[in-house]
Amino acid sequence: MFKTTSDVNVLKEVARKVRIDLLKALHRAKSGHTGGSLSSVEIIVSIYFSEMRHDPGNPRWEDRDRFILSKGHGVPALYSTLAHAGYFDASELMTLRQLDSRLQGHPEYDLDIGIEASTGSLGHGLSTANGMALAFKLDGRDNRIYVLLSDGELQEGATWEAITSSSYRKLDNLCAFVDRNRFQNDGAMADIKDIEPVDEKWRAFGWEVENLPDGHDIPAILKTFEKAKTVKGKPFVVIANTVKGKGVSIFENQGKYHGVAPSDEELEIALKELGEAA
Ligand SMILES: Cc1ncc(C[n+]2csc(CCOP(=O)(O)OP(=O)(O)O)c2C)c(N)n1
Repeated sequence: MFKTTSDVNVLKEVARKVRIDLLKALHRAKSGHTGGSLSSVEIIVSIYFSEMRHDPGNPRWEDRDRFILSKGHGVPALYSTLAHAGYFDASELMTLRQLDSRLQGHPEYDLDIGIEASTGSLGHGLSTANGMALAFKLDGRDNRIYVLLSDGELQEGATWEAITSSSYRKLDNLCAFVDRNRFQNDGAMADIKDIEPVDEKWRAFGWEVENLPDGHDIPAILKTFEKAKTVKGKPFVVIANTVKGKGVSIFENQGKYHGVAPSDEELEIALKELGEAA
């Protein structure tokens, strides 16, 4: 079983390395989603390195918890985390988006590398997570399900259908995170189709809601895991306020880096800022 840690310095260092490697992979691929990968790093790293029951050496282990990346385009952050957790060698990250690579631009179900569900067509991950959570309940198992949605997915009707199902089915083994980076494909959500008040909407749909003012604050993320486990009879969601492009000044809150990989010069700047020579 993976040995989790609550040592914040260890988790911060993993997050730094995960950022470096996902940026190198995107740079090599010359395409992919930079901003929305960087905004999710602390959430995904905390889930895998501090919270989930899983075993990279035995990815089919029945007792494992599950993580579903509903915002599938952010998968470079997940691949990098999985590699650092030991699911596969980090050198494979450099095959991102290549023909025949296991690491496609959107995740494809492959337990060998720790991918629990194919995602990328936005708006479906929570339904997948609901099904898993319900199955575990019906089987009397204590596995937990973690799912990461984007805020853009909250503009989709299918997501709200899933949100009503989770509470109707009392899925208290389900913990969702919303990567609330306030950007979508073509710019700021507030300029395109605002979704506020996000927390009140989830609450009205029967969820226990936690607002996380800083979704990059690892100790605060760890506290939400603890709280989630105390809530009985309903699902739990964390609205994590994040920064699109987090960690690299030239990418932060810059809508144009949604689906653009770092150039040579940009990678050099990024690696320098992240404390790694190019
Ligand atoms: C059903 C569907 N429609 C459109 C797209 C194309 N697409 C990719 S990312 C994205 C939106 C990006 O914004 P958000 O979902 O908030 O992601 P983040 O800002 O976290 O990267 C869209 C529309 C898609 N992947 N799936």
